[in-house]
Amino acid sequence: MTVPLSIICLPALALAGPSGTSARWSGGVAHAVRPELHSAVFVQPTKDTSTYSNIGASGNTRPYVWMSTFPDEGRQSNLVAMFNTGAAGVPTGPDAARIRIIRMVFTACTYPAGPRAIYDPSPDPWQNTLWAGGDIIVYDVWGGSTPVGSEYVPAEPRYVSLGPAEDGNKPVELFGVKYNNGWSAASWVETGTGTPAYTDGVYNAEPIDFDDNGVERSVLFSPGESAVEFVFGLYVGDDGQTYDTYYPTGNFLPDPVDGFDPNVFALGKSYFIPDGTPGHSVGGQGQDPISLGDEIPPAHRLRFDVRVDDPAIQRYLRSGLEAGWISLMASQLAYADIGLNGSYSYWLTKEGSATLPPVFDLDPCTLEFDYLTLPPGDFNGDGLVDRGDFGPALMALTDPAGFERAFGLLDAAALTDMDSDGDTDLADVTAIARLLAGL
Ligand SMILES: [Ca+2]
Ligand SMILES: [Ca+2]
Ligand SMILES: [Ca+2]
Ligand SMILES: [Ca+2]
Repeated sequence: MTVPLSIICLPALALAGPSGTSARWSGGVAHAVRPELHSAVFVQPTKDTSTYSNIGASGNTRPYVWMSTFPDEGRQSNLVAMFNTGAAGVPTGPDAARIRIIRMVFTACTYPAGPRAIYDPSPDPWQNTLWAGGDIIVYDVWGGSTPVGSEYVPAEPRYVSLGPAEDGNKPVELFGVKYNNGWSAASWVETGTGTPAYTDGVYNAEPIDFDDNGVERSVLFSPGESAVEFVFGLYVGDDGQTYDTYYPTGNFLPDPVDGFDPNVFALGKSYFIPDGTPGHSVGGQGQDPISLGDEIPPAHRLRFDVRVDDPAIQRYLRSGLEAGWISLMASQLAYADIGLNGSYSYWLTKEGSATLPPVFDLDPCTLEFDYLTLPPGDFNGDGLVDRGDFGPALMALTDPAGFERAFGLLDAAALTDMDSDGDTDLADVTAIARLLAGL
């Protein structure tokens, strides 16, 4: 049997080094010498926006967005970052189905001014986000910002305290994005009159995770329904005047919906940044890491190491690459009341980054990732075609379900499609059989 070999040299990045060689399928078996590793680096999102429902489309062009929660509003305010990977030269369409992302880092930076949230690098159970007891400010009207009084509401019955060190601080969590009302990252109009955050009672971009079975799930209301009872009606303020507004009664609802602990893509961690790091310094200074319970300083960057070894997250990212866009949403359940009083942070957008004074050399959200493009015949996803692929190739052909369980990070349908024409037919099976015979 004659096996045409086609080995071409490509400018392989990072791991492969300048002498890296890689293989391309040309109808026969291509034995890659080194994995074909590539990197993509974004120093800003292609588009970024806020999901805060009350600001319409103006969130698209604000210099900062805020991440916050208020009883019963869920994750109503989040930072959405969209990266055009297709325009950056990362394969799209069927070529992206053969990609395995092996490392991904997202960063987000607080705005140099504004309120401050408290730092927490670890997850909190959803019950800790419920109302912990205290005064709730009542404003002149619903959505108003003039305080007219306050009502003490005790901790709601399901609230769980974690102790003084962990109460009152929340991690910054990273999620995937589901677009609604027909929008996508590609079609999103990033102008002050463009795509609004919220239309017809639905967020146009909604945070998602994947449950323990890998099924997509909205995490908008992962904190659960608040038991704190609010009503619209007449309220007598501290000044003795009556206001038609929205206020807590001091009672609790009988059967509020429980929340759940989401499977985050990553948690934001404070980290050391050396002085003089381009895009990451203020007046030439980098940053020192902060600790649990510290206020997140202005112009402070958090790093998110995305869990690319989770099969569902890998699948989400791969399908993003197929469409040419990766979208991520950062969310912090930091408390803000309806007048936006509370301890939450402003987070830098690309518009904010572009308009800061020169002393602030601050990139907005960044994204970088390394990925392998798997050559046809690579069935264990290490970027090579060698004897290690014999078992996996046999399994992909004879036991696809077993293959999916054993190699959850890989797309079995894409790998068995040896000629990349969108199907697995006799020609592909023949090619795999020939491969097996040659290994
Ligand atoms: Ca923007
Ligand atoms: Ca905490
Ligand atoms: Ca392999
Ligand atoms: Ca095929």
